[in-house]
This record gives sequence, C-alpha cells and structure tokens, in this order.
Amino acid sequence: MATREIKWWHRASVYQIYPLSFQDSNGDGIGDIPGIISRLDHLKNLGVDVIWLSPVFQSPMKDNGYDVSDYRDVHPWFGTKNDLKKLIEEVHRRGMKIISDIVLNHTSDQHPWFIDALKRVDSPYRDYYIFRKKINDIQSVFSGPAWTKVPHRDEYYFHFFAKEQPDLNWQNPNLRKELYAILNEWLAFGFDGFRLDVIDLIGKDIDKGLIGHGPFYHAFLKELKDNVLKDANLFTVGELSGSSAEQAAAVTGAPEGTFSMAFQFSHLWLDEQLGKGKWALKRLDLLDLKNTFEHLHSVYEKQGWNALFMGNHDQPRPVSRYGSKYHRYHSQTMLQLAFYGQLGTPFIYQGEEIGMVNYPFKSINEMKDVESLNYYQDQLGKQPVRSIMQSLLAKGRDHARTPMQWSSKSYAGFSTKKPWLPVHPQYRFINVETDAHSKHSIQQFLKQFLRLRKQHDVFINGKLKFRSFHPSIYAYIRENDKESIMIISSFSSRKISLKIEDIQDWEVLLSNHPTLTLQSLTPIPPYFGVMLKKRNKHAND
Ligand code: TEU
Ligand code: CA
Repeated sequence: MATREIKWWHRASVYQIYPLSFQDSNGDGIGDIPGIISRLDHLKNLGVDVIWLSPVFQSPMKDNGYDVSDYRDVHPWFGTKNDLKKLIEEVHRRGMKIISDIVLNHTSDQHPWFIDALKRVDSPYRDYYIFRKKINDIQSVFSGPAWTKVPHRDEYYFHFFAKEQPDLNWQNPNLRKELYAILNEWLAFGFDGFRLDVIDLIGKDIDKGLIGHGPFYHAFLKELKDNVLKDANLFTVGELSGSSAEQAAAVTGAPEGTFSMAFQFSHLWLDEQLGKGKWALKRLDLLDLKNTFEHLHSVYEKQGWNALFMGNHDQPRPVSRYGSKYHRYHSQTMLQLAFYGQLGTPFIYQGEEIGMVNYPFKSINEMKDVESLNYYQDQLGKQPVRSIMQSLLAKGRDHARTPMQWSSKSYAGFSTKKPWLPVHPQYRFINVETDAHSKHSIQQFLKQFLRLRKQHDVFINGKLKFRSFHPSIYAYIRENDKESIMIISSFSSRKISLKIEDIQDWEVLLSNHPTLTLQSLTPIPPYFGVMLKKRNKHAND
C-alpha cells in the first residue's frame, strides 16, 4: 500500500455535469454548452479538477443522450462542435480537465449503422449488431425482454437497455476499429479522457447468456488500451455496473490496468432486496455499508483505484437516500466526509454541492425517464400503483435530472423558460447563491474538504480501519507512517448519547458543528460529521 505511486488523479476531484439540466443559455428550457461555459467559475471555485460531461452527441434522446445516433457530432440542443471546442478551451484555461462520456456498448436505433442493418440483409453493418433467429429469455435493464423482433423479418435484435438502444457486436473487428477511430478523434479534439458507459458489458457472449464481464472482455480492453488509451496521463473512468470489487480493481490503476479508476456498484445494491433489482426496496443497514467498503478497501489496497460516488444522473439524491431533507446541511456534509474520505477519487454530481433533494413527484405523468416509464407500464396490474410509485419515488432517475438550482430567480436561474423537467419547488431555499451566503454553506464545506484531502496524502496511501462506536455511526481512521486522520459520521436523525473515548489526542480539521469541541461532544447531534487529526504523532521522532 505504502508503495502506491501517487498520480495526479489520486488527489483530484471530479464534478459530473448532466448537460440537459445544468444551465440553459438561450431560453429554450434545455441546458446547453454555452450555459456550461458561463458556470465554469463556480466549479473552479469549488476546487474541481476534472469535469465529466454526460453525452452531448447527436441522439433521439430516448435515454437522454445515452442513445447515440452520431458519435462525431453535437446535438443541436447543446450547441455546436465549435461551442464544445470553446468549452474545452475554457476549462483548460482555468487549469481544469474535461472528459467525455462515451457509450460504446450500444447505439441508438436511429444510428445510420442500425438503420442500414435493418434495411438490407446484405448490409455490412448487420454484423455490427446482434441479430438472432433463436433467442433466450434475457431481460432488459429497462423492463421487458432484451430481444425485439425486426419488423417483417423472422429475427430479433438484442438490446440490454431500451429497445431503441441496440447492443453493438464487439466481436466484429471492423466495428472495434471504427469505435477506436472515434475515440481518437475526440482525444485529438481536446478531451482529456473518457467516462466509459457500461464498459464491462462489451465482452458478452449472448448465446451463453453471459453479459457482464464476459469471456471477451479482457481481450477487448487490452485492444482498447493499445489503440486508444495508451497515453499514461489520460483520465479514464470505467462504469462497471456488473463487476465485483475484485473485477473492478483488476482493470483499474492505469498504466497497469486499462482505466485510471472505475465506478463499482456494490454500495448501490445495499438498499435493494438481494437479487431482485433496484425497485425492490429495502432499508439500508449501515453495517452493510461498512462491510462493503471494508471489502472494497481490502481489494483496492492490493491493486487498482476506486471512484468514490454517492450519486449521479442515475441515482436518487444522496440527502434523500442516506440522510434527511430536514437536516440538509448536516446530512449532505456528513455524507461527504463518510464517502469521500475513503480510498478513491471523489466524484460530485451536480447539485450535491448544495444538498439538492429528491423531487416530490405526484404521479407518473410528471416523470420522463424511459426506465421509470417502462417499469410503470410493465408493473401495471402486477402490483398496486401505490407500490409502483413508492419504488419510483425512492429510486427513479428523474430526481437527479431536475434543473440545477442556481438562484432564487424564476426557474432557479436555470432558464428563462419552463424547463424540460420541472424545477424543484424548494429552489428558493436550495440554490447556489443562497447556499454561498449561508452560515451553513454546503459548498463551502465541500470546498474545505476537497482542499484538506489534497493536502493529506494519507487519503491516498493510508490504510483504512473502521471503528465501531455505535450502529448509526460510520467511522474510520486513515493512517500512514506520517499521520492519522479519523472521520466520524452519524447517519442518525436523532441525538446519540454516547461518549467517544480516547479522542483527547485528536484535533478537529473540519466539522459540520464547528462550535462543538471534542469535550462537548455528548450527545452526538443528528448527522454530525467531523474530520480529526491525531496530534503530534511524531513528537518523539
Ligand atoms: O447506466 C448503466 C446502469 O447499469 C445503471 O445504473 C442504469 O442506468 C440503471 O439506472 C439501472 O437501473 C449507464 C448510464 O449511466 C445510464 O444513464 C444509461 O441509461 C445506461 O448506461 C445505458 O446507456
Ligand atoms: Ca438551451
């Protein structure tokens, strides 16, 4: 562990932008690239090093850009290629980097390759996709069968996501070459790397029912690295939604692995009933979270590098999921400590810096996401509407996609027109401007945290030891031969009457209750979060 060579991205922090919902510049109610440019100073000021841009490519927007119909061009809603060029320049001018999301597992059904493949049986693009006469019973992530019949033909095509997202057949070498060329063009264009969407699905062997981490996966990753990701300074993060911690660690930690780091999903499975998928709700047991990260650490200590995240454009808002909207400041800040002090590079999703919360959807008619709409349709008649809605309200992806709340102006300063998804009704209280001037500023806290994290290499090369103070307290020590840092986070909405022993030798580096001294720490307030440093560890050296 102590031998880990420190790379710049270990100290970095990443901010994810979901372009549809970040900032509208031309009053059409849809976020765009000039809008992003106008907000870059906010990110710089937070201490962000890398921006991850969700897809801005041509798309029919069935899955909001994760269904690409032209990998080489920008969707007009977002602007032009020139706007994108300017965005990259403006990011670089501020000393930050920017990576593009890229979806290589599937295209849109409106991609010219797929259109041609459907049109004629002798199309060279037929083999870019997966057509079969005999099919199995694999289910799509977005409900229903993963096979859809080709109109007027006695065959089916495979789509692991929506039926408008046909899977690419990575076993075709021409396809792989085309994809590598596209990636290299974007690197030449100026991107500093990629976030690779569901990249652990590319090695699938569909006839054997193998999808995630399939038999061809490692060979394709090696080829991808040799042809595209060979520059050791690139920032790459793989989305490995179907990989174990061990599998994720094995492909990260570039240059040994293919990617700088990866999103591994095991902590996201803890509030669902085992094996039943994301909609089968279960209360999170904090002990499970601890055990999950303890395991992740034991794996990553040997190999690879982790991407730490609590939310993204597919997940509910962290305050609503793990904390309480009635304690927004304290729950969001304690979560930042609990998650981001662990081993890995912190990823902040837009809105988390102000503790945005889930949207109070009243019915399915207010929702837009294809996954939610399909699930609703699929479940009608199988379970009461009330329980379908309960799942959607807990886990629906639209929560993360409502417009970014910038100010108390109309439409939260996101747009001058009614946006594509409604603005959260509480935007007058929850917005960047109000938060910045608040005594309880979440963005200020995050900024301080990110700065501290950069200053202490123990977050990168320190061992991690969990401490068990109380079932509702998540606490651990990071320790290397130079220093020890302890993080204590309460996940409880109540006071905890507990006296934490042996903390006399520790001093506070950051706390979401700055007026509380370590002596006055009993009882522990709701959603308390603190970062402590051991005093004079080397006083006798
Ligand atoms: O997500 C992949 C994935 O496995 C999920 O987390 C998924 O989005 C879903 O919520 C599971 O219930 C990626 C993208 O992040 C997502 O936005 C896309 O819809 C998906 O791939 C398909 O491209
Ligand atoms: Ca716009």
